[in-house]
Amino acid sequence: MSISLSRKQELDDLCRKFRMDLIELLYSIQTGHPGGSLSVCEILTALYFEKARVDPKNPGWEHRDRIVLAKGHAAPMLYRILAEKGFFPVEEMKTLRQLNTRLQGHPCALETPGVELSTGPLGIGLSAALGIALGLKLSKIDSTVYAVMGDGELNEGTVWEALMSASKFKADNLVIIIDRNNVQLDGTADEIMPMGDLKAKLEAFGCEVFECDGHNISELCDAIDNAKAVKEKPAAIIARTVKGKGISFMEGESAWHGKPIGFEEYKTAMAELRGEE
Ligand SMILES: Cc1ncc(C[n+]2csc(CCOP(=O)(O)OP(=O)(O)O)c2C)c(N)n1
Ligand SMILES: [Mg+2]
Repeated sequence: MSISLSRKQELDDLCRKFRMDLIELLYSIQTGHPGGSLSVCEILTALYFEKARVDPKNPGWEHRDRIVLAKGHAAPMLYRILAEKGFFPVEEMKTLRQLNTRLQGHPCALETPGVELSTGPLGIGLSAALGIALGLKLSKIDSTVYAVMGDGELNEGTVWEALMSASKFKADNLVIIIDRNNVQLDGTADEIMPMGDLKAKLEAFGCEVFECDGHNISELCDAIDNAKAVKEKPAAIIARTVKGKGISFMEGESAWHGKPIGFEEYKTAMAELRGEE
C-alpha cells in the first residue's frame, strides 16, 4: 500500500534534517563523502523508516531484513540514519572518522551496530548480499536482502557475475537498489564507463527491473513493494537520483564526491537546506 501524504511529509522532513546534520558534520571534520551520501538519503530512509524489518534493540535478530550498503563510501548517511533509528546515540556521530571510533570512513560490520556488511571496495556488496539471501532461503527465513549500489559500482565485473548467479539460483528474496545518479568519483558515469541501456542489461542478466524517482519516498516505497512481490528471480530498482542532491553547487558534480567543505560553501549549503536561498 502506498504511504500517506502525511507520512511522506514526515519522511521528507527527516531527510532534510539528515542532510543538514551531514553537512554540519562533514564541515566540522573536514573529510568524508558528501555527494553519494546526499544521493542515497531517500533510498536509505525509505528502507529503514518504512519498508525494512529491523530492530535496533536486537541488531542481530534472525528475522531482520538485511540492508547491505554496497556503496560503502556513503557511510555518513547510513550512520546518521542508523543513529536516528536508535542503533547508537546520535551524539556518537561526532566521532565519525576519528581515531578509535566505531564510525569508520567505510562501514564496519564487526564494530557498528546495524551495519550488515563491511564495505568500501566497490563490487563486493552484491555477491555477499546474494550469499546472505541464499543462506536465508536454506534456513527458511523469510527476510529480504536489500543491496544498495552505486551506478559507477556497476562497472565492476563481479556485479555481473553475482547477477548471473542470483538469476540462476532464483534469488527472489534479493532486492537490488541502484542509486542511479550518473556520476562517479571523477567524472560522469558515461565518461568513465557507459552502461548503455541499464534496464535492458539488468533484464538480460535475469532481473525484473523497476524504475523510480530516487528522491521521492512514495515512489521508492511503491517500487520496493513491487520488487518484493517478484517471484523466482531477483528484482532491481533503478532509482534515478542526483549526486549531491539538495545543495545546488554540489548537484551533479563529481568534484563533490569527497572533498572538504569550505566555510563559505558550508554557509551557502546550510542556507539552501533551510530553504533560505
Ligand atoms: C574496487 C574499488 N575501486 C575504486 C574505488 C574508489 N571509489 C570510491 S567511490 C568511487 C565512485 C563510485 O561511484 P558510484 O558507484 O556511482 O557511487 P556514488 O555516485 O553513488 O557516490 C570510486 C571509484 C573503490 N572504493 N573500490
Ligand atoms: Mg554514481
